[in-house]
Amino acid sequence: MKELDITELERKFQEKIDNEIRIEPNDWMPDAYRKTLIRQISQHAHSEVVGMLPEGNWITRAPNLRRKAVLLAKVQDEAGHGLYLYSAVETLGADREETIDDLHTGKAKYSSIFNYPTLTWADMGAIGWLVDGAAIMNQVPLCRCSYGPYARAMVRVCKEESFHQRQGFEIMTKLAQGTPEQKAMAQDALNRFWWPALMMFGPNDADSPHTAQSMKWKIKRHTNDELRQQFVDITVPQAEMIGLTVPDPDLKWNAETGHYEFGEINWDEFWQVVSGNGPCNKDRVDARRKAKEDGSWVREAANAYAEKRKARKAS
Ligand code: FAQ
Repeated sequence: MKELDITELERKFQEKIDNEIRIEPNDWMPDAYRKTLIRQISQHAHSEVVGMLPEGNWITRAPNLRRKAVLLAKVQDEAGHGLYLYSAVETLGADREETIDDLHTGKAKYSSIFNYPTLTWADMGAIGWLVDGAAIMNQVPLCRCSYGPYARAMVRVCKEESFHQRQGFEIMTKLAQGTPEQKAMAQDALNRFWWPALMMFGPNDADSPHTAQSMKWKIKRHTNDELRQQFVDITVPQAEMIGLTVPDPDLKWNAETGHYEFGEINWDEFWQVVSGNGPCNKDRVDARRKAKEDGSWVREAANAYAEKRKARKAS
């Protein structure tokens, strides 16, 4: 295609985005837009699937039948989100198996938060409250993402994440109202998950290579720092309401701006975890690799069946 044609196509593409017209799989799109979406959506899918591991760790040890049923449903929801998102990636021409292999070889990222261990039952509360809470903050605007399949997938995902957030907050509330030991367990979980939850929103805007372009394309509707601030503003009063303390000595309400000011995130820790050196990175990727190997017989059987059907139809 001539260079002039591409410039014209790009102009029309951006015009559609500026006018809030969704981009659909068969529409023309710049290569870089497609690549950005494949990167973000596949990493999002990996996060949902890897995110099943820290909570899956507690299904057999949930304190009662109700808690076990709810946790099991939540973990199954995350699997469903992963499948939705892998399907959305396929609409961009990506190969699902290749994207999963990228996770297994360490080429593709997934959310830093899932590289932290879940040491006590209270961590199930902290994950639901803080991790799903942060996920909702980030994903509700993605329901208005310029790429149709991703935006539509996000609608259902967000509804389910809201239920997850509520169940996590309920666990924390009950523990905080419980015995001194239970309250201490809830506080300890908040202490360990608070800063990693803030890291979920990604690097500060000044250090985020993708934000400016993703905002122009309306893939992202808010910057990392804007969403992080919203999360802090909403979550701090929730902690206060249940009598827990946010582990940040620099946290203070600023009546003039109408926002909380908060301390500096440990960015060294963030980049260490993102680059594979967090407490559980190796375990998480090993577990996903093993799951793929253990499930290979299912894929082989499904393929053999599909081949047989094709042959029968052809004869
Ligand atoms: N962890 O320029 P930016 C969930 C990477 S789902 C790891 O700011 P971008 C559900 C980033 O990929 C949670 N890596 O990048 C659940 C990039 O590297 P790359 C996941 C991170 O894409 C709950 C580099 O740093 N949610 O929790 C992180 O514009 C409970 C530069 O960063 C989504 O994926 C991080 N925290 O903004 C499941 C939502 N932050 O790719 C189970 C969709 C940044 O160039 C239990 N994704 N990086 O190699 C997004 O909104 C965006 O991709 C951001 C990052 C905001 C995550």
